[in-house]
Amino acid sequence: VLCAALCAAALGSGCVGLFDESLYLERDGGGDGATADEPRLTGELAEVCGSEAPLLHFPEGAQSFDFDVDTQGGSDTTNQVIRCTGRAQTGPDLFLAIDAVEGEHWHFHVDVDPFEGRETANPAIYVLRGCDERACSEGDGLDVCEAGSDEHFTFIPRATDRHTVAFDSPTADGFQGRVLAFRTVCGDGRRDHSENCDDGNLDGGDGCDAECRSELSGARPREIEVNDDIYGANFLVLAPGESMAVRGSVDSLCEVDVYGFDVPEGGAVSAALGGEGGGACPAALEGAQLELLELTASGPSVRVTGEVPSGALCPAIGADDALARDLPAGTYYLRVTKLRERPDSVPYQLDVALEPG
Ligand SMILES: [Ca+2]
Ligand SMILES: [Ca+2]
Ligand SMILES: [Ca+2]
Ligand SMILES: [Ca+2]
Repeated sequence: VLCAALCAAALGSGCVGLFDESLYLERDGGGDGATADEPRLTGELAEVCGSEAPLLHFPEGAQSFDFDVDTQGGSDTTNQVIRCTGRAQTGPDLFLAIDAVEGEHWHFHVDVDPFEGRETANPAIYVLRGCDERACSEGDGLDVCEAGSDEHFTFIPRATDRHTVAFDSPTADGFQGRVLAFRTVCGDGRRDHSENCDDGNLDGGDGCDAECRSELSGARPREIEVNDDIYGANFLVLAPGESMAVRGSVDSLCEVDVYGFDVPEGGAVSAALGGEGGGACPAALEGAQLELLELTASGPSVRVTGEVPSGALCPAIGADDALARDLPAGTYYLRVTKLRERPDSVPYQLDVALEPG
């Protein structure tokens, strides 16, 4: 709503092109080089979750397919998904099915830019196993961005099964968008949408790790986009007792930067967001969020939400926070989010320190 008002009042067509497609590489959904078995939808998107939902058919080797979705004027059949998207989705919804294999990397991007009404378009995406919406848990859905922004959702199936994918919205208007659907393969040498890197192997320590995350090392590395969720994060090569100052920027409406790192048993993490070069937090970063996430059995989950110290503008997470210390060994993630409008790219420095157990 904020964007809609701002766009109308001040920016005019300035909200067009918020999604920079040049950040991503080619997709293969176009249909050239016709083969017998191409990715396709087996029918119209369904108005209810269930057997009527068409299958998004991905033959062996296919990695992407694009199609339009228009929920406007439809009915609301599924809305109790607060546990997976963060809010009720009371808008009209449409469904498709995927035959998902445990551990696969699926990604759905809803692009609202090319369509009329994009200023109010507020897509949400979630995945149901069976059609029990109340079973939707954290990691099964996403509605991070406000009206006028695309959504990017990565889903790693926890079981091999037919799953239903829903396109929904938190308001009654519905939306029109183009869905870019991907089933990517890390290590095939082809960097697809939602992969932060792909150097053709599954080795770590060579700049691109086994999960296609760029490895950042040194005292002051620079972020590598696209790093918008934990599956396409930048990975910080950080040993216990070390610290690192990551140089990044939040560049467009609803951009997210995610940094992963390994924590030893009993370790502690502290992190602070600040201005470029370690300076004071610039006013343009006011309202930015800093969170510590962990990957649980049901997907990514926020463990600590950074707080803004009194007299400061940017949030920090202290190693004295009970939930940021005595950590079980594993990979954790820091997420920097700035969801509200800003005129230009805003540079920041994220200071991260890892203490041994
Ligand atoms: Ca709904
Ligand atoms: Ca790949
Ligand atoms: Ca960034
Ligand atoms: Ca980013």
